[in-house]
Amino acid sequence: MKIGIIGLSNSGKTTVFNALTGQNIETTVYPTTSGEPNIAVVKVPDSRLDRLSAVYKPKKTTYAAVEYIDYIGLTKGDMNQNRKVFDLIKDVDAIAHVVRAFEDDAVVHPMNTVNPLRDIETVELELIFGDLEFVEKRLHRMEEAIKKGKKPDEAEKRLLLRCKDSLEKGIPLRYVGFNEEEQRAMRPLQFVSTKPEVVVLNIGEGDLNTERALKLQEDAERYFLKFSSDPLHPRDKVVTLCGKVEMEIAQLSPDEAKPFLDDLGIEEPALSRFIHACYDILGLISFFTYVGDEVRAWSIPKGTQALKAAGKVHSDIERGFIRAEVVSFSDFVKAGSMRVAKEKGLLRLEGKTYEVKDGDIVNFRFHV
Ligand SMILES: Nc1nc2c(ncn2[C@@H]2O[C@H](COP(=O)(O)OP(=O)(O)O)[C@@H](O)[C@H]2O)c(=O)[nH]1
Ligand SMILES: [Mg+2]
Repeated sequence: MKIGIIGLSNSGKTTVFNALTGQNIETTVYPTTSGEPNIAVVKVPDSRLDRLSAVYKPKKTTYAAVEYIDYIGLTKGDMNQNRKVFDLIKDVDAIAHVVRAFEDDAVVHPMNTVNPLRDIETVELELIFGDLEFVEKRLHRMEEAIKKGKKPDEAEKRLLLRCKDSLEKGIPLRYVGFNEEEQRAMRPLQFVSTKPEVVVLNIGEGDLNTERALKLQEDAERYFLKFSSDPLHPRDKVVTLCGKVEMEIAQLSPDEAKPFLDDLGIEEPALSRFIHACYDILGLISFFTYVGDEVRAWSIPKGTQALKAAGKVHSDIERGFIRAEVVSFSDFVKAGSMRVAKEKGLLRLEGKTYEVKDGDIVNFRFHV
């Protein structure tokens, strides 16, 4: 999974990048407009996998991985600058949109005042303008080709016009209910407002667990609610955190971090809270395998059937699929071991069309 971090300059993107990756990249009080992107791959924390690993004591424990990309800020009305960011993030799975909510006179705000809702709208509009420019260019090229006698791709034209209509109304494309075929057609096109988005409200140290932070979170949620048509498939999620504090915590080992988190009233560090939000908006779940002395977590879309999940592990397993032996994570914990789970009849035999559930521990039976 790949996640692009965007936002205005000095909103705290690099700080949040550090908080999510445990890196220590320099942050500055001046807006950064050049330089190389920061990229890091980190494991997706999962306490269930930790538990499995503690029970099986395998040689190897493999977490799901997520790649974070942090680059320069978006600037209101500067499409040349913004295009550089859009080009970099066009293939990410989701966007982390960092919004400055912390007050600090030493840190310049590119629009002079701290106003999170205005900044959210500014960035959303830049995404929309970027996509609109792209759609118009593409439609223009199509018209040119028609003039030269080429037959237009009517389906693509209809799709582009639909995108244009939504963008002109100020609605990011992630909220347009495209059908599966349309989604497939959209994938190679380089839209950015299609990406599911986690909005990170970067609050000040003093605002943790305050009414003010709570209200801000609600205001931000309400802002996106006006677009959202389908509550079952949310396309956005708002996460409130203090980047500066979380960055410091991310430098510590989990044992060292615990007292700080408790003291600050933070239940779960940013990196795991954030990744859960990403799984939610991407509709992803995890299942686990224990094969060849390796315990491993796999991410799949909700609703994936056993046969497809098997293919994720190995194409041979999909091809030679016989059945899946499945224990839910909670049953496994109740039983304490796979042997007891079996004895208690908690191990189920499932076929190809079984819908794998979040937390399932799966052993695929197959022959090649
Ligand atoms: N007080 C405070 N300062 C922060 C916070 N997050 C970021 N900053 C500061 O804001 C400045 C810009 O942060 P940076 O991550 O470089 O912003 P970027 O331009 O979006 O990458 C740095 O001086 C950070 O230390 C925060 O939560 N509280
Ligand atoms: Mg930065």
